Amino acid sequence: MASEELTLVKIGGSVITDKGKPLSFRYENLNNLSLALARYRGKMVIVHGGGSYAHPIAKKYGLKPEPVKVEPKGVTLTRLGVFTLHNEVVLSLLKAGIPVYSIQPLLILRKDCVDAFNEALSCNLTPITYGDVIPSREGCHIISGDVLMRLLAEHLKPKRAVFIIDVDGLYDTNPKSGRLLKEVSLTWLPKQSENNGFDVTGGIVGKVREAQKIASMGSDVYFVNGLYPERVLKVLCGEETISTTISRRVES
Ligand code: ATP
Ligand code: IP8
Repeated sequence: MASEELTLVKIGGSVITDKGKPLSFRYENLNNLSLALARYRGKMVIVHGGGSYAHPIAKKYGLKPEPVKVEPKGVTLTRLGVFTLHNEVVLSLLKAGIPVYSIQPLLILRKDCVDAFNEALSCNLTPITYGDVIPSREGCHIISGDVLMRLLAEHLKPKRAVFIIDVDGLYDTNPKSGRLLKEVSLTWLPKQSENNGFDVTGGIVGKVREAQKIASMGSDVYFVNGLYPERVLKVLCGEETISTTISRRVES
């Protein structure tokens, strides 16, 4: 059964960085979004993506969502990018009034450690985690923030899962020429989707697939534009706004 209070929020790298330009923050977007999240009174767990601080470096060193043998230095450098972005996100959220508690994604994969999220929540902290690189016997692999959202949803059974991206929601084809959809089904996928060239975790299609799995577990799932923080706050509060939801009823 879904937890009445808890909301999972994924802050997309497309909102807080410029994915067209390696290592570039979008501070104003980040700070405005932090202020909107701080106005939400319910319990939250936050995940953020890697944006231009992770994907270009991961791509350069051949890292993928599947385990691969890569030059170890590439793992360290990718994570350095992730941590640089993470620090800025933590500072911005803290300045806005959200006392976050950083949790390494590795703990989510170690089933006996995943309760750290509930424990942080019970101390009135807001747990935050991020897309990362994970070592395994078969090689290192990327775990995207979208996959972490799904793993956390399995464990925490949130009422709501909100994917914050830099466009108004999901479009039938693509945001430039397509039509914005208010609802999509559990099996819908965009007809044609563009990737910005260096996204190593599947871009919008990978995100939609994970979001559909979360919706099928019973959470309400939304895609909303983080460039309009007031819309994000409305989605968190369960109010009507421009967004896309994944419906368990709609066929398509
Ligand atoms: P990150 O993975 O770095 O955290 P993110 O979560 O913000 O990034 P992306 O993987 O960059 O998300 O996906 C969002 C991007 O997908 C948007 O910038 C948008 O232009 C693009 N996109 C492509 N096709 C579609 C579509 N059909 N509907 C919505 N967005 C789409
Ligand atoms: O941006 C990717 O996470 P995402 C993290 O949520 C890395 O897809 C290390 C590329």
